Amino acid sequence: MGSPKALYVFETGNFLDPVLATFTNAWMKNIAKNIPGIYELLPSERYFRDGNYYLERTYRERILGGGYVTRRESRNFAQTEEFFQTRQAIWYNSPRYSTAKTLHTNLNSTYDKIISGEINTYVIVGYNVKTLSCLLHHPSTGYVETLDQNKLGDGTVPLISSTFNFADTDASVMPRKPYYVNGVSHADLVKKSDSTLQLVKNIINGNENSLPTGVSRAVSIENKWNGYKITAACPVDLTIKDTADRWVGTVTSDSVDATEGHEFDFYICGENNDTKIAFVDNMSNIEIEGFDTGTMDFSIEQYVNGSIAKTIFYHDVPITDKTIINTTTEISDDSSLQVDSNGDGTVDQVIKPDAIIIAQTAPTIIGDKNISLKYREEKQLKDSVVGDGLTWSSSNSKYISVDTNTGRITSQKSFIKTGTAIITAQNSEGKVEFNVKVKPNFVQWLMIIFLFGWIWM
Ligand SMILES: [Ca+2]
Repeated sequence: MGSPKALYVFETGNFLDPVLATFTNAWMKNIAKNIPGIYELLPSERYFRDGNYYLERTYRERILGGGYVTRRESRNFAQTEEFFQTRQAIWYNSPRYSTAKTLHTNLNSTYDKIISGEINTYVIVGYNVKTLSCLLHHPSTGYVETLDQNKLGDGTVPLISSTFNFADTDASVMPRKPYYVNGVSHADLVKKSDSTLQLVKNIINGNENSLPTGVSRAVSIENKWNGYKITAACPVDLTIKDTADRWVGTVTSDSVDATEGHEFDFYICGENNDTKIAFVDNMSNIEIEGFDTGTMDFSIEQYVNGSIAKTIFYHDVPITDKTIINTTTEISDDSSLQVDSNGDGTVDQVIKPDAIIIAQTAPTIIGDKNISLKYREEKQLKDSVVGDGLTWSSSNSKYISVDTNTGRITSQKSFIKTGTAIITAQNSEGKVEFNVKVKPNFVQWLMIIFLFGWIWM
């Protein structure tokens, strides 16, 4: 159903590796727009089924207290096609694209036959190799950057594409037979993988259930990227060090340099190559070095399971050609930029972030949402909810009060009748509600009768 990398190739001219793009992109881009095969690899309409997409539009939103946050919005098939047309001057070749689209349409009936079991199919796919699954389009500057190097594919084709988007279906009942080869890239799957060759022999010999090492019949599709995306906009160069302060890579305006053996990805993009982006998998130290006078926007986004959990943002940091700034990827209230303005080795200024944004997900209840309390009983509801930044409230605090921050509820009133209240836990993304009932227990009933019995006598 296609590979987002095809779009990346058109945009950057880079077939191989992001690090090499800078050396080859200009001439490769010119050739790529005339190669039919790349248009055929663009994700087809079918790729967009079940909420998949491969292009997100970004826009900046000013936030309270200064600074901006970059928001993202996924593009559907029609919007993605519209985007292609805006690339007319760069690569989009409409006759080539229509031919590819016709091919995609004709393949649909084949896909249907495969999925329905009409064609007996063995699907052998590589997985657990960093695979580009999404690109970000910044309409304000026009550039497109890569994102979401999750490990769901073979380095070229994401799992949802190579498995006809049925990766999460129970393998044992599927008409087609998927085989997942661990850690093998797109080209190596056929060329170099002993596991693949052995598997093919097994299938041919009728031993399709005999799985060579590294091959499985099902994989989790939940393996999303965890790490940090570091973005620095001019006029600075960016050097990433590991936590032991060892150099692992540098991105400058015109080159990308990285040591071997590190999985970190570096990119340059934007007008005049003025934005540097680095993806790192674990905690790292960052050195930022000025090469001109101006200001820098700097951000670190922490990804957890493929989504942005925290963003830290420094806006308009003054830079000279002597400025050296150190920071870490860690995002907390204590985070800062250590600025040595004149490069003499002594820190002159400590800059606090303009904004730290913690993403919130809608709260969910674990366990029972219906709760019974006795008179004057307390209960902690915090542990019954998953979610950050919760505020608690009670619909009837006369009967059941709640601590707005901790979620501890207490039944308040002596009463004979049963009392109820709805306790709500809320954050910016949503809310959950508990139905709480207060009922005196038997002993408490006796006490009520004993103490207040005279009323009825
Ligand atoms: Ca200094």
